[in-house]
Amino acid sequence: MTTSGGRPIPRISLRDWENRKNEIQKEIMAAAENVGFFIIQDQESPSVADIEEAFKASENFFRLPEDVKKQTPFIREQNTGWEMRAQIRPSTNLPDQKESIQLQYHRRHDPTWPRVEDQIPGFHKTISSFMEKTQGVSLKILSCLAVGIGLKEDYFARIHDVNSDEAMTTLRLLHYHENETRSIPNGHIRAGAHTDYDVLTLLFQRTGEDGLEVCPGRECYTSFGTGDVWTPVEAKTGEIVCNIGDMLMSLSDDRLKSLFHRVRNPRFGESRKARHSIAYFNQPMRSAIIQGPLKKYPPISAKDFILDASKRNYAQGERERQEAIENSKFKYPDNGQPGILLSANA
Ligand SMILES: O=C(O)CCC(=O)C(=O)O
Ligand SMILES: [Fe+2]
Repeated sequence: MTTSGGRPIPRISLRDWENRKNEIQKEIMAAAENVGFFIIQDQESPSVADIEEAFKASENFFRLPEDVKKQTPFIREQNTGWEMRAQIRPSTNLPDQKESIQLQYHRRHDPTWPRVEDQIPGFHKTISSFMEKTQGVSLKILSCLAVGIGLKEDYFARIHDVNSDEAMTTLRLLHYHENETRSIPNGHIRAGAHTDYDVLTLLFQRTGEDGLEVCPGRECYTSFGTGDVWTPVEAKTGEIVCNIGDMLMSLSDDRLKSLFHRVRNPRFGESRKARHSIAYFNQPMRSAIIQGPLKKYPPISAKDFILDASKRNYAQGERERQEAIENSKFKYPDNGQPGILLSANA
């Protein structure tokens, strides 16, 4: 257990999984129930080397010229593709200061994956193999949570078939730009406070690239309301930060909490270099029915759950956002691209 600035974020070792499964199950369940965020260590796979390789591929992707990255644009309906300073959270009403690309395993041979083999040899292989490994460890953690909330051990494995055309699980490579030469416009933040609306997120960070913070204070999955106590989640290469998403909060009849989190800007005197992170959002297949054993909420398909969540979570519709950008006189200082400055209530 580490107390890095207030609230303890439990650390759980997966060492000797086969023999210690029951013990690990209890630790994971206690962390999920009492905190909502926990850190997994000592997993066999993905190894530290696998994680470092995935980060290298990610850095190489984000280094590509914008017109190459634009060839794989963000498609909201599919939750795939590249976007830059485009995601607006209701907590800020301003675009997050980051770029990201979202990829789904079952679409790995379609145009939603960038064709960059010439520029980044091995990109496709590195990322798809990283997804397979992250899927493997996700299912171990999810089996512990399933047992803990009274579902069958393989419940999540059955509804998270990443090879199915119905799959929604998504890997997100993220890049928060350096702030040594590029300042963050007033009121903006690297990633505004939000909850994830999947079942379980696995997040990979790199030592020295801190900024992730978590905040308690959610009673039911439909409520907003962030408190003002933010706990840093220190970045360490090799570890996996896990957080409960809204779907698991609902599936557990609000027993497990999906917590608000954000990525804050570097403070005076801190490193202003870029931050890279990799998130793996475990989301059930579209037709899976989301309802907890106590039936606190009516049954809903995973597809509709996500649609509802995205309505709640996006400050504006896509059209309104585009109009706001087009009508704005604000231009980002580093590339002269238009952006929006609405209010600064972060
Ligand atoms: O980059 C991070 O550390 C957080 C990313 C995140 O929370 C998200 O994409 O949902
Ligand atoms: Fe998140």
